Amino acid sequence: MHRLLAACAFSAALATALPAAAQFQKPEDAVKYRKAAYTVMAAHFGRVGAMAQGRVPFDAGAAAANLQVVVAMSTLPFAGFVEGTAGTEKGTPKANVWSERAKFDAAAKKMQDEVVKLAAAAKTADGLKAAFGKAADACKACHDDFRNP
Ligand code: ASC
Repeated sequence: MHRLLAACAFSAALATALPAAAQFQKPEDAVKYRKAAYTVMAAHFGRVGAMAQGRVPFDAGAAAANLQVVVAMSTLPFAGFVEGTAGTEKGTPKANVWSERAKFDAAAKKMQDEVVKLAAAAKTADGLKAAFGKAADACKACHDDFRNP
């Protein structure tokens, strides 16, 4: 049993230490993975957006549950940006994700920070409304700079 636990711990440590590309068998797997994370994040962020815009009534429990998912998802897509997966079609990442990787990583960090702040602020309707725009702006800033329109 101890050996099994040790093996699991080793595998987990190895997975986090591996370079992004090595976490995926093929580049297409990385693309699929990052898109899946964004899809789930957008679905739950959108539900909070509906509250921010007054399209659905504020519900602190629902906001917290949705934002817990958003916060968890917010860390995931970036390992999926492996070299050689830039595109030119609408919605695909531009090559500057890799040529300006530090700027891209900073934009990702900004989004992650803003969704954590949003989760903390969303205990009240006013708090949610005040913080939602900053989180949405952080999403949009990265799209504007790094995603093909
Ligand atoms: C969303 C969503 C995004 C962001 C962005 C904010 O609801 O799916 O990608 O907000 O549109 O400007």
